Amino acid sequence: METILFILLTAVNPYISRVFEYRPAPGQFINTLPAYEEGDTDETMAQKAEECIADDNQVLVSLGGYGGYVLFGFDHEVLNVEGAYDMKILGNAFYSAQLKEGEPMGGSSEPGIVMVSRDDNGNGLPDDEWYELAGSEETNEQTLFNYTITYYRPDADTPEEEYIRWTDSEGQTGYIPKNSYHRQAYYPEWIESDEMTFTGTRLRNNGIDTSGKGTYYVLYCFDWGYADNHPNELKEHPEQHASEFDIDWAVDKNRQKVHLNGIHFVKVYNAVNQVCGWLGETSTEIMGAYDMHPEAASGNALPAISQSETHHPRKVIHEGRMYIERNGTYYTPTGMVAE
Ligand SMILES: [Ca+2]
Ligand SMILES: [Ca+2]
Ligand SMILES: [Ca+2]
Repeated sequence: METILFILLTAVNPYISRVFEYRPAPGQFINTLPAYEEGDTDETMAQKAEECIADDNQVLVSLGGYGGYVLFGFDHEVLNVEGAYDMKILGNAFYSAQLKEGEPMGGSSEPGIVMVSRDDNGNGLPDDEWYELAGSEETNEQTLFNYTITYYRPDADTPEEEYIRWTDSEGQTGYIPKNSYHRQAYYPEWIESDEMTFTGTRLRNNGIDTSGKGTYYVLYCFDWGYADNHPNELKEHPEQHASEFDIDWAVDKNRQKVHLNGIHFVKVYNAVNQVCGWLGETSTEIMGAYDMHPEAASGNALPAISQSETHHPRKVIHEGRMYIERNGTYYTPTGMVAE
């Protein structure tokens, strides 16, 4: 009996276990990724987002325009292992096949800012202090901090080219146009308010019309520290860890570095306010995340994960028991190598 209890207490799920909030900004994939149905609420849409990105489900969730976010959590504390990346976030970024040798990396890069929080009051809810993981653009002069945007719900006679109007803290006004590919409502249908406001760090625009005539856009990658910014797997570039995150990058509200021993909650929001012609607005997508060293959280010593390891740890159920498979080796939840 003691053994059974011990296993139950120490088993951790390396993947997202819960989505607490899904609050996208308006966009061309909103109300479809995931699909809105009449009667849906904040709670049911968060549940739908959870079904997409929890465990190893890997279904895309769109965050819409700048500021739109998803807030998720793990069933354990993702520990900040010294000298190691701690968490991987999966998106759908890819490199353009037309890039030439030596060119900056780019293709479809729709960077999202990652924030983290620890359940300091122990109530299992994300109501504690938040910290941003500061990426490569922290010192870029074009990065805006405390940027605020408000989107307005369109009405039936709003012209499609001025479909979703926004105003921002820079004194600018613009629009997310409705395009011919996506004909559904772009404003989240379950939101009752006619305005949605988001505040955060805004990165410079990264999309360039390389054709010069609006037919081909390259969205260039930032170096590191953002979700949906580089591909999930980089087989030709094993030295790249661009979709992996180190809790050591955390900064507080005053952009001062803080040391966190671990985190329970993560918020990812779209970091750019950009429309690229026929491609439409740039919007971060997320399809999952995982703790890169779940064995550390169970207090057991597995072999250290090398920083070049890009293999996806996965949960396997065999004859009613859970194992974590990593690089072909199966571990029990208590960290023992299984036969
Ligand atoms: Ca770390
Ligand atoms: Ca809490
Ligand atoms: Ca994307």
